[in-house]
Amino acid sequence: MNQQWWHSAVVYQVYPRSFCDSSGDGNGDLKGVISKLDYLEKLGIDLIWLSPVYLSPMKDNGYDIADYQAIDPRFGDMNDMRQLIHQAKQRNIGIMMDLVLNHTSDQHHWFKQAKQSRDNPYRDYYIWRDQTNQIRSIFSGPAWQYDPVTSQYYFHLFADAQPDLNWENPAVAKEIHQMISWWVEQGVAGFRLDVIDLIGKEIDQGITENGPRLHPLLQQMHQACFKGKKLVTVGETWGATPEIAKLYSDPRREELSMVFQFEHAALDWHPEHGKWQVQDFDLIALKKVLSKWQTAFDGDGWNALFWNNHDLPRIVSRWGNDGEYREASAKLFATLLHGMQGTPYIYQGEEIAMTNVQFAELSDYDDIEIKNSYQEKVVEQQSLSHQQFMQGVYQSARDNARTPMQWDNSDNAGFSCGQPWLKLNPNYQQINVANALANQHSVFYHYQRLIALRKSSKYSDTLVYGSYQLLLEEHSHIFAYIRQYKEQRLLIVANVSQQTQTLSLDFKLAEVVLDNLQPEDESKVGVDLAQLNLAPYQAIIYLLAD
Ligand code: TEU
Repeated sequence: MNQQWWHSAVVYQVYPRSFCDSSGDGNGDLKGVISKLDYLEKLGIDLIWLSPVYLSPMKDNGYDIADYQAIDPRFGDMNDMRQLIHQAKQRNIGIMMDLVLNHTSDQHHWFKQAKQSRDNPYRDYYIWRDQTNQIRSIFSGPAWQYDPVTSQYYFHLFADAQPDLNWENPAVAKEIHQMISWWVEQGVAGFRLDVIDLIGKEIDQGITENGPRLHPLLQQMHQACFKGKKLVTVGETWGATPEIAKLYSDPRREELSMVFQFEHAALDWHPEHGKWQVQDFDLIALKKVLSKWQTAFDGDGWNALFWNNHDLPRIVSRWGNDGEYREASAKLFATLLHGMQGTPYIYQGEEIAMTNVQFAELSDYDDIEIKNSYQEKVVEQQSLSHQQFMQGVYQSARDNARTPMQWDNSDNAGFSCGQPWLKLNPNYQQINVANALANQHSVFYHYQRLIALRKSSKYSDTLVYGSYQLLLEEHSHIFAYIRQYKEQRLLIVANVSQQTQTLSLDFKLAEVVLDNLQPEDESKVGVDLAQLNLAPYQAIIYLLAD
């Protein structure tokens, strides 16, 4: 495999509105991010994926862009952006911008123009039809919005304030390429491409995802913007299978560095109600999915590894235990993920095991997806009761990930001295960065150790490039696998349950590399693998003897 710098990189996602507010207006901002760079450097990450900070009416928290080359005043200005790129670079941290290319805001000047008349030069930047078809918006309701001024419908796969761009029009591709190249000139290190699998659509055929024009469009983009540059790119692709993921990330095809696949992330969703009614956690199913992805590429592609992002509930609440075993289970999921092959992504707050939140009222929530789904499922279709829906919100809603970052136990968790745009999780008194930094055994330091192991230790090659083999496939509580590179073998074994598990493995042990329940200085104590007792949520990385 051709080695790339981003193979060994670790990425940290910042959701800027909720990260750190320097101005006191209740919204996080770029100066706030700059003020936390030392913290991120201490954690050891290489890249920051910055969720959108562009000019936006914030109908979908910046995923509705009104100007790709301007910073929203809530976040600061272009000077702050340059400062962030510069200050991060001084700490060897690169900035990945979030490119939302499937749609813009309806406040983008292209759309404002396009709406004016059917023969406006920008009309074909968007998708207009006299008749609608059956395609539905991902945010509920039909994907078509009638515009009375020109008596046609425009197409939107997300909110009606997010009209889809028409990628059939070469002028759109040209404008977007120029914009991306401009960001490259600003010194960014790469890009995350929002719902990129939706841009090759053929609407009249009812095809929205993985359309026939998708890969040619990405190859053009690569030629125009990425080729020959030291950049990393990751596509968000909800509909990817391993076969499809290879099309994007096989280096010979020159498209993207890697993609986020979501098979594991949607594993417990209900067939009809999706995320609003989740099913029981099934470790065997999770192991199958992740192992399939671990062994799918063999050099013809690369995995992006994640449990969390700004659209998903917190992993410690979802599949871990956010009560008695919060720290242990957070460290366990960290160990499992950082032990795998691929580029790990950490979502803000994950490194201190922030949890889901339960607000009493629907009006305490902000997310457009929650509001639209409530309208559809509870009010219109009445397929879920209010209580059932709230239960779904507590388990899966996106706002679980979006409550402000918990820095300390002062007012508003040190996030803002103003009124935060979204309420805090009241548990910030206990769960916060200041507490985590003061405790050598905190989840933070576990992440720091995992990152250090991957980046600069005698195990780095094995963690980054080693092959993957699942053990105990049918065990419903143990997740165990081997990573091997040349002669070196690491065993990662985790007890994903609240009971002690005893197992017998036929390996000779050389060393304990990292144990989530043992203080670092005692971690070299030998253990007999013939009779291995794992405490609740214990996760250990062993070096095996030859
Ligand atoms: O997410 C894509 C997306 O499809 C999600 O909305 C997902 O379907 C949902 O969370 C699952 O219930 C991306 C961004 O990450 C998200 O924040 C944006 O809202 C969306 O695109 C539109 O840009």
